[in-house]
Amino acid sequence: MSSPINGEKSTVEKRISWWLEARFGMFIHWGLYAIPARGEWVMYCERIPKDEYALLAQKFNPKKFDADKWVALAKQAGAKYMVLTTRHHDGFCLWDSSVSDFTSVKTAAKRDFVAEYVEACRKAGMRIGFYYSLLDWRWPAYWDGPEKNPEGWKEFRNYVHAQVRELMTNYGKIDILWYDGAWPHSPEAWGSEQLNAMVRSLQPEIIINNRSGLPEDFDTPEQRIERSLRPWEACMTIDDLWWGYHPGDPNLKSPMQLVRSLVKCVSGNGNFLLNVGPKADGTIPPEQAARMRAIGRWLRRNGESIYGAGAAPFQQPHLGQVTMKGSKVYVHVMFWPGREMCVAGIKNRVLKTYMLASGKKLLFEQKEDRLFIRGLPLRAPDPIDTVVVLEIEGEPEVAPPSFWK
Ligand code: JFZ
Repeated sequence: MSSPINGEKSTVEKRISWWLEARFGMFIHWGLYAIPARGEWVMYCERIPKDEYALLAQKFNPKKFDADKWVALAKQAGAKYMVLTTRHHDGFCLWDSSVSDFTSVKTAAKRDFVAEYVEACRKAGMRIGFYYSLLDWRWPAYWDGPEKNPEGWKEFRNYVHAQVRELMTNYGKIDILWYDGAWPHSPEAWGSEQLNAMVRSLQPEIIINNRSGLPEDFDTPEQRIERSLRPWEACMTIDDLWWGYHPGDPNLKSPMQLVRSLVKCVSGNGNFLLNVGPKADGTIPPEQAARMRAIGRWLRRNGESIYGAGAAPFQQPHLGQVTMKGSKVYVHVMFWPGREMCVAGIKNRVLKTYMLASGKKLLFEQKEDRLFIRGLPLRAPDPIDTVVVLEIEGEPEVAPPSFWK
């Protein structure tokens, strides 16, 4: 990514460097769908007629909504950025859009939730992301497409471009634009080139994901951890399937699963965007908040191995994951071996080993490409992930295996 001439950081690298450092964000899916509380696709899945669904807006008046509390939870979780659904596929806008009457300002709530969210983030020094769905199920032209309904499509596309312009103009500096919902139409049909050129002219430092149909700045594997050579971020629900509030989806991932997903992302040079789905009253379900706080407790002890860290060449599948930052190799031990641990394949001289959380120095012996760490407790100090630090000399070098010789 650096320019070939003098190693200077490229424009892309400059604008995405904070995000690569951040590693962990909180996703928020919130809107009218929180009222029926059967997930954000309820309008589509239950084929709720547009006018019947629109009645929900007259009931959406979340007196308990408090953006400062959302941001405080993200901070407690150790998230460094947030991404809020400004408009999902159902078309309901959480801001004061001039090209739609279906907004939280023009209906019961009479509030610009995007404005409140942005203010709360800014107050807390939290980086600000907007999710925006290109598709809007309420528009017949979306279903017809540009070929079948060129005039209707043109009007629909102008509506979409106008809304993105509003979001990029009316709320100050925005850090992330997280598009969604381009399918099944092409970036040419959406006018994504022009749209993103406009976005970047209004927000020169913004980073844009790959879901306008163009690659832009980062990839977005969904519900799976799939590394790529480009910057990437895995987004995941905290429960089995639904992004919007759905108490009928009770299978929330455990703190262990969630921390280990974050670690696995970082061990592949990726970010992790974990979703919460607030209730219709604006509060985040306590069981979801508890998991976010559990991640934060782990990060307060071990964040050095995550923030600004990335992949290491020394994979240790028998122990867990490995991340690296400068001359420090972080072995994330998820399969605790007992009182002695063997870390294999490091050619570098190891200068020091210690427990990250406690700082406790560890005894070690290096025998060619095998590093033995001894005097460990019988049980894992942190069953979620105990991080052992190896400080190495020089650039990391993998020792090719030779155990069969
Ligand atoms: C989309 C949305 O439909 C969903 O509600 C949520 O907002 C998620 C973050 O993004 O989900 C997708 C998007 C793309 C695919 C599948 C689900 N896909 O390409 O298979």
